Amino acid sequence: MISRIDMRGSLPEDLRDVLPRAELDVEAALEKVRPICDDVRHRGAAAVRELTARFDGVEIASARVPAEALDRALAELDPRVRAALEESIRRARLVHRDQRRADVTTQVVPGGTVTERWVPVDRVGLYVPGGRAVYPSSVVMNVVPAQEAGVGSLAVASPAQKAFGGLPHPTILAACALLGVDEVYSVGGAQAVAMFAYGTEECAPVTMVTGPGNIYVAAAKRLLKGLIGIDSEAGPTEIAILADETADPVHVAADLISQAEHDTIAAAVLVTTSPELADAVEKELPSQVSATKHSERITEALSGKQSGIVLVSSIDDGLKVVDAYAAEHLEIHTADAAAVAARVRNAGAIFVGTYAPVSLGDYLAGSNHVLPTGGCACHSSGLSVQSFLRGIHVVDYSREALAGAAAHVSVLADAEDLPAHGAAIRARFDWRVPE
Ligand code: HSO
Ligand code: ZN
Repeated sequence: MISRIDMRGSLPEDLRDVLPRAELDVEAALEKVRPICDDVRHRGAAAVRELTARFDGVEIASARVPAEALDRALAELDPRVRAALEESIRRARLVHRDQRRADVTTQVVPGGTVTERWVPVDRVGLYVPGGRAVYPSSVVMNVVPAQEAGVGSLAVASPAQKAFGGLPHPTILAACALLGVDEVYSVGGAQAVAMFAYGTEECAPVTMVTGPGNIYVAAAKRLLKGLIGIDSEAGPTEIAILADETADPVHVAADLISQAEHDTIAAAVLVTTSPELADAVEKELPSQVSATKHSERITEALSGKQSGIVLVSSIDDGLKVVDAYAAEHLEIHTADAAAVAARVRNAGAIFVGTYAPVSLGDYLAGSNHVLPTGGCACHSSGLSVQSFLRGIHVVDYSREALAGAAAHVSVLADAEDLPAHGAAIRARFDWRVPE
């Protein structure tokens, strides 16, 4: 069901080339998405409605979800789901509130300061997938950091569902209501990103779009980036597990399966020093997979070329492998897992030891589950309060402080053949560089 790569002995030169990984051709989707975005740009709400009819098979009179539909969804929400969502929101708020940064003022010279002032973006559009993936938890993971960052205006878009009369899934609506978000649109795919970016008669344009989505959502984000800010393009989910002989194969198999459950192209990779553990996990997988609801999808994900078991000869080598892979989620199942985790450099989120599985992070750890995929964890972070803030440098110098910098500025400006730069300073001192 799952392939094996033996890297005992020496590690290959370029690890990234040999590790299992899904290929997502966002470039190819760009051509499909461009006319959709243009249509929304030129025809606004009418285009959004027509595209919804074409792609989601449902006629909507308006994309804006009425307030009564949000109230109704919350009133009809299963009380157990409500309690779980409330606890998820509470824990996420605790973590994200602590991420808020204070403005920092640095005195560079007497009378000369630079302050970094953190200012939230004005208006954010949050995309929440629908269809097979109905993720009210993603509403929490997008909305909480934006709110904690102080974003004043928040709108959510999620695909119109035929089964719910053209509204998004009721649990999505209920999650919005619980979080106090009252601006919700039943729009999905590239047209949702375009609606947010260009604005329509129904939806004011936003400054930033965040949230996971399918390849068309990713392509639209790539196309409209610049006009709007984006978080990341979010590809299929990945789990990597670094384990030694102390790991429990039942837990390891269950966690690989848990993320394979998302998608036939989800990736599950076990990196281990123990051939015995590899054997035991391989033995464990079929029985756990056949006992679970989405066994077909999971089997396809686990047997795909993006999943596999990698054998290494030491934890040091294992760390090199997981760093090269830069997984969205990395679990550490080793003796002294915390010490091993502390040595990891590339991962979207790290889960330490047996009692911190990825599914905890997906819903209730307090951490964010919108994380960099496809190896992007080597340069990017998951969604956080920081994602919604801009650090503005505020430069404040007195006459004396500027005088002290004038000569150096003039010299550097001349060295760059930009003499008017130096002149702009000298103009303040009767055109003489102060001594
Ligand atoms: N593991 C997904 C998030 C998620 N899981 C939502 C369940 N619901 C990507 O981090
Ligand atoms: Zn998940």
